[in-house]
Amino acid sequence: MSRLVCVSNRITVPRRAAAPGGLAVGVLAAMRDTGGLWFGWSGELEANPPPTPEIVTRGEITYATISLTQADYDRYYRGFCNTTLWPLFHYLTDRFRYDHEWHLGYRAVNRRFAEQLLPLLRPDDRIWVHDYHLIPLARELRSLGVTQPIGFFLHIPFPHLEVLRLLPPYAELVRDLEHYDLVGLQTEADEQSLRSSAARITTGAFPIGIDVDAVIAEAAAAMRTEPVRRMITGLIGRPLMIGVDRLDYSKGLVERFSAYQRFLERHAGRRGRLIYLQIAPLSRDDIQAYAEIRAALEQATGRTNGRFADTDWTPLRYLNRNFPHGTLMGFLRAAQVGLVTPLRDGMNLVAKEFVAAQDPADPGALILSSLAGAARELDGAVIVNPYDLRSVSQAIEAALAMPLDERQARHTAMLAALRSRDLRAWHTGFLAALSAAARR
Ligand code: ADQ
Repeated sequence: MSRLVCVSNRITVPRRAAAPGGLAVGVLAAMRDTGGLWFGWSGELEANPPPTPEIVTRGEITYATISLTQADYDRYYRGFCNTTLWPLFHYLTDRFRYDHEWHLGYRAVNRRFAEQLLPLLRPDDRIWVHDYHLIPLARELRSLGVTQPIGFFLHIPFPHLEVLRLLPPYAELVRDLEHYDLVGLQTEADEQSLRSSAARITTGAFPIGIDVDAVIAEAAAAMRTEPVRRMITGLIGRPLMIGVDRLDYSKGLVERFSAYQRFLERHAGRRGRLIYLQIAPLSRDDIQAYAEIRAALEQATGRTNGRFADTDWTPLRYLNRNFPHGTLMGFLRAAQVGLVTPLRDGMNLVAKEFVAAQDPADPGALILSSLAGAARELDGAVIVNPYDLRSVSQAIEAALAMPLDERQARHTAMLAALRSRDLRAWHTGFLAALSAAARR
């Protein structure tokens, strides 16, 4: 069978500190299945990056990493990727900024990715490019003579043309996508948005899923571990509501904290009884907008705890830490309520992990934003509009009060949905469609 070559901005070499994120989990699952080459940025900055990638092989997977300069990082990564494309594609247009220099940096880094990948390619490779950082990569590879099948998967939403048009070089970005044999999106809604800009591209919806049995096993095993037991002991029998998100404005944390404050105002009977644990590891914190949201969340935590805490109860526990994945799954299992309220999200794997982590005999209830891709599959969740603080506050009460038989029925339905579109279905489905598209 042909070799799989995955390309993503950052790559996760084993035993190096890995940033949490759904993309890495998905790529690794695909690579573990077939073996192959994973190419991307090491996360290192160097004044004079070496002209050839650093190669490490672990088992069936070969990792090839390149480094970037500080100027690349500022223009390509912080600038165009995360201050232009990220907010725009999440429809958060008030955070969108554009600078022509950033765009030049974006194109230059994509060109360099192509040049350094080229000597590593073999004639029978299939190339799978991931996410918004690398939209022009296929065009660059084609211009260097690459004829192998190249597919692209966008992990974040794709905006409708009327939003995309805010981007000065939007037409160029759409033309870049035409160089792929297949463009995969998380949902059919994203696929329709892309088709509003580009009718000629071969597209497909491939919702990313989780390895359901692995999460079930991880969550059950974690209940016997020290960190999860200590967390549960600290609840002293009180119900737990949990949120787990990268600290990113798209995750709706500021709005979520306001909704929780409203909930405590309106439901005096729940004060002293419910504990809300929010785990939010820092990400991209050298970008102004991320520093601002971090400060806003610290203030909101102080306000809520200052106003409502008692000598033996803190209503909101807010942690900026990373945890091993298994420990997180244990925390999710221990929770009665999962709160996942992004303002916009390509999919959101935490919502799916929350469902799989539950004890089927006494499952917790999931509150999920209608603006997350996951809401299109998980209709057994309590669906909310994250901007509507009143409805989120009401959903928290409804989740806490939900009878066991209703929680079980919703959990069973959602678990079946997870199984029908799991992580393996995602990568095998995409790769099969890529082969078919390339044959045409
Ligand atoms: P992300 O925005 O990173 O992913 P998400 O889908 O929720 O968001 O994935 C996060 C992953 O990281 C989950 O597996 C979660 O368990 C893990 N994680 C989160 N916090 C952690 C912590 N403190 N310690 C350890 N692990 C942690 C992007 C898109 C999403 C899309 C994914 C996959 O924004 O919409 O679902 O890619 O395509």
